[in-house]
Amino acid sequence: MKIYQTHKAPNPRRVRVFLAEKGIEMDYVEVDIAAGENLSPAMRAKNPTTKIPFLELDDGTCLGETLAICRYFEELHPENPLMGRTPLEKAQVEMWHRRIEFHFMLPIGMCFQHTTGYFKDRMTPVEEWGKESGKNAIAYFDELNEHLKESTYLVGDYFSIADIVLLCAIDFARVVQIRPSDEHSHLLAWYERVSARPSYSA
Ligand SMILES: N[C@@H](CCC(=O)N[C@@H](CS)C(=O)NCC(=O)O)C(=O)O
Repeated sequence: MKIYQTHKAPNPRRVRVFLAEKGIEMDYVEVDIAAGENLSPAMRAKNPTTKIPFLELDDGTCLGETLAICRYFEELHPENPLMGRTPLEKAQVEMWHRRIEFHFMLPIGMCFQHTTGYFKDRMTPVEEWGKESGKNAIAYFDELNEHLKESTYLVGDYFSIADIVLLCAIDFARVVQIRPSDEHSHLLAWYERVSARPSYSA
């Protein structure tokens, strides 16, 4: 099996960090999304949404969506669970994962796409929307900081896939000059903790 990815893009990194935490080795195929390689007919045949990452199994089955790929490996390798250990914890991980995706990662992605014009060959950037999205992402730092005042990780003292999505989104946010400020001391302390893990460099 192999994963099609672009090394510097944030969604494939979520999968790489997840697999590194689980100690799973993987083969990767590098796709140049800036050049539109993901849009080619050959790629579309494998992955109709054209978004990376996607997993190709040895029998040719292709699986897209970062979370679905992680779910597949969580089920195949349940040891060292990253998606929750109890019914409540599984629900809490999902709650935070969705919150981070909707309230932080997606706005960062919108800010990037609509203010930089990086994908202007395949979409129409709307700069005002990009700026507004960036403001919304920055505003969410306050909520995260408040939550992490009492919590080592997003779900208590349990490191999970929710921390991975936040870590990858915060690092990616630097491309649009968005980062937590000194007043977000609990968020910054959380960042120190998660970025010290060996999986950070995946
Ligand atoms: N919902 C998808 C989003 C994937 C996504 O947006 N990937 C970006 C790179 S991080 C991409 O493929 N961009 C290329 C394009 O839009 O043409 C997931 O979670 O995997």
